Amino acid sequence: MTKHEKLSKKSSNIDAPFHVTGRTKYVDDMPELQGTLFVKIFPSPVAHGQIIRLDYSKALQMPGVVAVLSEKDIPGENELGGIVKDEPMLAEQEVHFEGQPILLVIAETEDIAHHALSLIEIDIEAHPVTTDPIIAHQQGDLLHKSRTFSIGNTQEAFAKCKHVFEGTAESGGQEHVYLEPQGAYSIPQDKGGITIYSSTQGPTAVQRTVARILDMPMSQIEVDVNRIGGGFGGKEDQASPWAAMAALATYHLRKPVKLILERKEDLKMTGKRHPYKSRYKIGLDEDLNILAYEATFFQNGGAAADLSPPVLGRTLFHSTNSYDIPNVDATAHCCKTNIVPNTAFRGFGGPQGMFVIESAIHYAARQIGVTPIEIQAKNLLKENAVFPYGQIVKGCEARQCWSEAVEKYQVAALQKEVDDFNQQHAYQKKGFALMPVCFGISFTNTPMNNARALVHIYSDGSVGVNTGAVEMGQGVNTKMVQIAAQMFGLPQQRIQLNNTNTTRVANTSPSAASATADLNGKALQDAGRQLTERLHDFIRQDLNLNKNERISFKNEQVYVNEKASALSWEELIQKALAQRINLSAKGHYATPVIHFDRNKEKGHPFAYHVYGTAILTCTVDCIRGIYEFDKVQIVHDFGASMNREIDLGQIEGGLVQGMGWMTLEEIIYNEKGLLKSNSLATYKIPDIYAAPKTIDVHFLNTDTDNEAILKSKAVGEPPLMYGIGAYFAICNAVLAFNPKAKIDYVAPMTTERVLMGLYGL
Ligand code: LUZ
Ligand code: MOS
Repeated sequence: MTKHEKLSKKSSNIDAPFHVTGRTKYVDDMPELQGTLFVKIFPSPVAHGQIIRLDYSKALQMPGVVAVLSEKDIPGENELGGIVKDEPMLAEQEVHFEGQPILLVIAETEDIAHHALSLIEIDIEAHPVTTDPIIAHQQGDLLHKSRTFSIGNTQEAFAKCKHVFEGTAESGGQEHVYLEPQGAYSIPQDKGGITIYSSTQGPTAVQRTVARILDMPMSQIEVDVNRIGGGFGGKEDQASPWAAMAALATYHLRKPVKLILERKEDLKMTGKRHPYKSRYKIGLDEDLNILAYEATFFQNGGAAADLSPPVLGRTLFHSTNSYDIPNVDATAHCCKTNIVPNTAFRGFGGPQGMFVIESAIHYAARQIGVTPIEIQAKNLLKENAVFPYGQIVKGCEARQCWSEAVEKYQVAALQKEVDDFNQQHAYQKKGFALMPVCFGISFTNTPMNNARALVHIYSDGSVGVNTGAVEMGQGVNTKMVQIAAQMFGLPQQRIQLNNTNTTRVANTSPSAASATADLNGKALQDAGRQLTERLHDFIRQDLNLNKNERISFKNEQVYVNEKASALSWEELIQKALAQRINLSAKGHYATPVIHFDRNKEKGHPFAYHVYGTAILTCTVDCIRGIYEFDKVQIVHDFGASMNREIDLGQIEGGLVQGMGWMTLEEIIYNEKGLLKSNSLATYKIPDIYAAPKTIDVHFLNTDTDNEAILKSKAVGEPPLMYGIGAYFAICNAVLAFNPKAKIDYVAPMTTERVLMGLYGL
C-alpha cells in the first residue's frame, strides 16, 4: 500500500518477528499463578446522582465470589487525581459519570465475578447532567483555572486589518482503541510488598497511585512492564486505577489478582481525547498576512481533572500551529461535565488547537475569495519569529517542508487535475488540502523532562539495558538497542533490553510527549559514556597507551587509532572484571535549556520543534456522501532518522489515526450523559479501506543541532495532525459540488455531515 523511499538504515523493529508470530506477551497472556483471583467492576449506571441504596449481599453469597470491596475498604486515600485531587477511585455517595467504578467483585473466575455483578442492587437519585463544556463554563463548573497566552496587541492589530472574521469550530472526542485493553496483574511478595504487572505508559504513576491507595511506601510497590499493546496516551495516567484495584484485592486477600477490562468496559470506563468547542476571530491585511488572532477554547474535561490541565496548556501552545502571528490572545477553559474524565491522546490537546486556526484560515479564505493555501503559505513560521509563549523560532523548517511538498508533489498540477476532474464529473468531486504542522517536543511541565538508565556489562561481554521507556509498539526498544549497540561496537544480538521496572529505574516520567526515545536514549548514552570512559582508562593502562591515542569499540574488538588491536571485547571485559572495575552504570538525563514561567505564560518550554507538510486528496461521492482518500503526500522533518522503518510506521499510523478522528470516529453521549457509541460496531475506526490508497512520505533530512537523540527527531505525535487536512480536503470537494454549502467546522466530517453540506440540509 505504501510507496516510500528506500529504507537505507537496515535495522528493522526487533519486536516484529514476535508480533507476527503471536509470541509477544501482554498482561493477559501471562501464565496465571495458582490461586489467582479475578476482579470485575460494578460501575455507575447513570451519569450523575446520589447513591441511596447499595446492596451486594446476594453477590457476596454467590459460590466462587470471595469478596466485594467498596471505598470503605481502601486503607489509604481514595484518590486517583495526579494533578488535582478530585477523583475517588471507588465512588462514595455521589457518582459523576456513567461507568464510574463503585464496587469491586473478586471471584475465583472471571465468569463468576461477571455474573455476580448482576446480583448487585443499587438505587440512585438522579441529578442534572451536563455534557456540554460551554454550559458547564456558564455554570462555573471548571476543573482548573483558565489560562491565557498573549503576544502583541490584538486590539490595535484588528483595527489595522482589512479583513476580520469571527466564527466557531468544534472537534469531537476520540477513543484510543489500543489493541490491548487496560489491565493489571498484582502479586503479593513474601517481604510484604506487591509486584504489579501493568499495561501502562507510566510505571511510576501506577506505583505512586497504588502506594497512595494502599497507604504503603512506594518502595514496597514494584511495577513491571514487559510491553503494552498500544497506549496512544490512554495509558499515560489512566492505567493506574485498574492496577490499584487489583492491588487493593491483593492487599486484603494476599492472593494474586488479575483485572483485565473487556473492550466494552474499557470503552465506557476510560477517558478519551477531549472534545472541544471553540470561538475564533482572525484578522488579515490586504496582502493576506494574519495580523491578529483570538481564540477561546472550551475543553470538555469530563467529571474529574485527570490530565486535562496540561492538555489544555498544549492547546494554547499549538493554537497558532505553524504560523507566525504577531498578535494573539488565546484563552482556554477546563470545563467539568458528567462524562468520563478525558485524558491524554496523541497530540495532547495540540490537534484541537490546530483545528481551530485551520478552520479560521479556511473560513477567511472563502470569504475573501482566495484559496486557504495562499493564506497558509503566506503566514508560515520563519526563523527568529516568536511563538505566543515567548520561545524564539530556531531551526525552523516550516517553509522548507512546505515548499518541498509544493514542488515535489506538484501542487499546481494537482490543482489543475482536481479542477479538470470536477468539470468532467457532476456527481463526484475531488478536493485537496495542505496541512502544515509544527509540534513542540518536551513535556510542557519542565520538571518531567528527565530520565534514567541502568546498564550492566556481564562477564561474557553481553549487555543488559534498563530504561524508563515503555515499548507500546512505537519501536523504542529497537531504538534503545541501536544506541547501546553503537556505543559499545557490538552487534544488536549482544544487547538485552529488559522490562521496564520501577526497582531498576525509578521516578520515571511516562512514555509520552513523543519524548521517550530522546529522554531515555540520552540517559542511556550517559551510562554508556561512564562505562566506556572506565574501559578506556583501563585499556590505556593495560596496553600502555598515552592520552592522545584514540580508543574505540567496533565489531566486538578494541580499536586503537582506528586500527583493530589484538584485544577483543570479551577479553577486555574479563580483564576489567579481574581488575575489579565497576561494569554497571546508572545514566541520567535532564533536558537542558528548557524553562517556563507559569505566571507570565512565557519561556522556552520545548527542546525543539518538529515540522512537516501534508497534502491530502479525496474524492467525494455526491449522491451518497461517502468519500475516499486518493493519496496523502508528506514532507516530514525527521532530522537524521535513526530508524527509517520505525519512523515511517509512526508517520503512517499517526496520519491515519488523525484522519479517523477528523472523519469517521464519532463519540456520542445522549442527553442523559450515556455513551451511545459504546462498542466497535457503533464507533468506527479507520481500517485498510478507509486508509488513503497511497501514502507517500518524503524524508526531509536535516542535520541542525537539536536536542534530539542522535539528531533523530521525535516522531510519535506530530504526524497525527496531518490528519486534520482530511477535514478540509472533504470541505473543498463539497464546495466544488455546492459552492454555497454551509460549512460549520464541526468535526468529524462523517458521511452524514458531508450529505448535509452537499445538499445544504
Ligand atoms: N504528557 C504530559 C504529554 O504530561 N505533558 C505533555 O506535555 C505531553 N505532551 C504530549 C503528550 N503527553
Ligand atoms: Mo501521550 S498523548 O504522548 O501519552
